[in-house]
Amino acid sequence: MIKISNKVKNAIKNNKPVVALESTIISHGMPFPKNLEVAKKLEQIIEKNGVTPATIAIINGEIKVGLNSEELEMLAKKDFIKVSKRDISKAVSEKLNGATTVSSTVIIAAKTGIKVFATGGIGGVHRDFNNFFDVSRDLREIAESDVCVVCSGIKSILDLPRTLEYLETEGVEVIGFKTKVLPAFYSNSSPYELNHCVENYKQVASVMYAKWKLGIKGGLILTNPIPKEYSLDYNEIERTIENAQKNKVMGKDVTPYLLKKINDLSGGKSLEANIKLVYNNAKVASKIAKAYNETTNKNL
Ligand code: PSU
Ligand code: MN
Repeated sequence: MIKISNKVKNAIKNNKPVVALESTIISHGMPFPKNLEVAKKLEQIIEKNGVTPATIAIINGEIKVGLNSEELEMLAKKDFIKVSKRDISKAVSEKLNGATTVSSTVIIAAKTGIKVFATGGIGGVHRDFNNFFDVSRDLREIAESDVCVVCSGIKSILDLPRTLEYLETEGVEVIGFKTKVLPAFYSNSSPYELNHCVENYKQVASVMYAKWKLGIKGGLILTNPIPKEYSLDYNEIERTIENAQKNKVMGKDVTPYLLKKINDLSGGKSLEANIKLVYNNAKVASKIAKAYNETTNKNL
């Protein structure tokens, strides 16, 4: 049921590195036409680094790994439903267009054999957890899929310390890329210390290799801070987030609603930061995919 594009199929067959990309960030996380520009640029960055990009989405009920330019355009322009793990079978059986979140993208990437995935920020434990019990499926799915998720941390609209606790319970390692503290999505640091920090791509590849060679199932998270020159002030964006939280939205609409509200309140600054950090994550993910490829080939 999974349709892999020829480019991605060839790369996998020839043991060449591939980086997966999600589609919710394009369809629900950014407005048109900026989202189309970002979708294309992300693929270009990965290609420029000698790696094959695989944007994942559901088109007319078909799960696609690797989109052509027409499909990318559709994703950016048309109304796609937000598909987390829960919604995959509905989208397929009802032949819907669906944008995959982190949770559904890692499932599909893992099934396809793609080991590295780049996104902006992952979902997590929501700040009003006590009232709504809202925990993103992203966390459990990363815990269960053998994929390295390259992101700029947990989206800062969430409860960062509780999300870290949850990930520890699930056995998901959260690694800082050249940082000892958890990056806070729009800003390059937060008050929360990380357990493990690495300085280069090879180290990440060796953690991935050790984990999976030992048969320890599940994914890991590499947190790559937004570049300093684009980083927003932690306290300032924190105040904006607190203002944006005053709403009555529930369920899967919460995240798109908050991202948009924060963008309005920040006068467009948060969207710009979001774009810059995701470009940087695509670059770092490409280098990790290459390093992992070299590590596994050497140890064959
Ligand atoms: N990061 C972004 N923009 C987004 C998202 C993440 O920069 O739009 C999306 C991802 O697809 C993530 C989802 O998996 O938000 C989490 O949604 P929820 O909180 O409903 O699980
Ligand atoms: Mn939720």
